[in-house]
Amino acid sequence: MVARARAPITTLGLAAAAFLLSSCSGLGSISPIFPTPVSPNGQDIYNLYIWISIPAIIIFIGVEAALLWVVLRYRRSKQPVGYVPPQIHGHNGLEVAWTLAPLVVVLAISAYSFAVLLKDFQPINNQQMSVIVSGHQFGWDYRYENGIVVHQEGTLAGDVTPFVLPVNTLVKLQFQGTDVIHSWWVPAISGKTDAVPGYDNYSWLKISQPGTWRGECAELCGAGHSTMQIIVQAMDQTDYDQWMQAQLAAMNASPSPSSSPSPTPS
Ligand SMILES: [Cu+2]
Repeated sequence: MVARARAPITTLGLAAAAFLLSSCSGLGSISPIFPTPVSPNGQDIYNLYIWISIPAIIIFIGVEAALLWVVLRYRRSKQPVGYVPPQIHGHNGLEVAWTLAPLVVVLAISAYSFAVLLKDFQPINNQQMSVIVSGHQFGWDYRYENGIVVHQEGTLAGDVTPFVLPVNTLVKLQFQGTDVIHSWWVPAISGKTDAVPGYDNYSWLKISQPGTWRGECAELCGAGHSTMQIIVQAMDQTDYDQWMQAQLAAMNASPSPSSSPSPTPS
């Protein structure tokens, strides 16, 4: 009897463990469970996640415990033959309560989520720098205000060119798409922001410490979707300035075809 009861519990446990492990070991090694936030909007989304998840887990455990208690306490073998439990159909108080309670929970979740969305996905105007993030099949381009563009072409290996930023700097991000819809997502930094052809979306970030964080395209965008890895690298201001000087020097050393002199007509 005990062995028969354990089998489904073991199966459930193994299924849950398999799910958690499979979600942790995806390409790019992004943990979808508890990424440590390094930007205020990442922190806001983390808080939202916690404030929705913890009550949801408490409600889930409460409902399952009540269900189990009823199943065991009032099981058929413990009741007299022909027993019919009390009938509560049409109970106005209960009907109103179990309609209003979920409504309040869902409205609270949507109000809180909407407030976070409004705060974290707005075109800010007090930024210290701006970058245009453009998605294409299959990679990302980051255009800085001085004309430098970092090309982050997709690769299955995941070792893409990093998008480099200085720490403690409020950066406005403007998202564009050149072919189909992509979605820029670095869980520790911000929520998913769609890069849509013909329509600009906005977000921002302010990374609090030097380091490297991974993300990926979160919108199925074609055969190379899984190669659209993202690496964001935050540096101290002096390191960032040196990096930017190197980019400018490299750009000046190899001018683009459009800036070279036109060929002399023959
Ligand atoms: Cu994509």
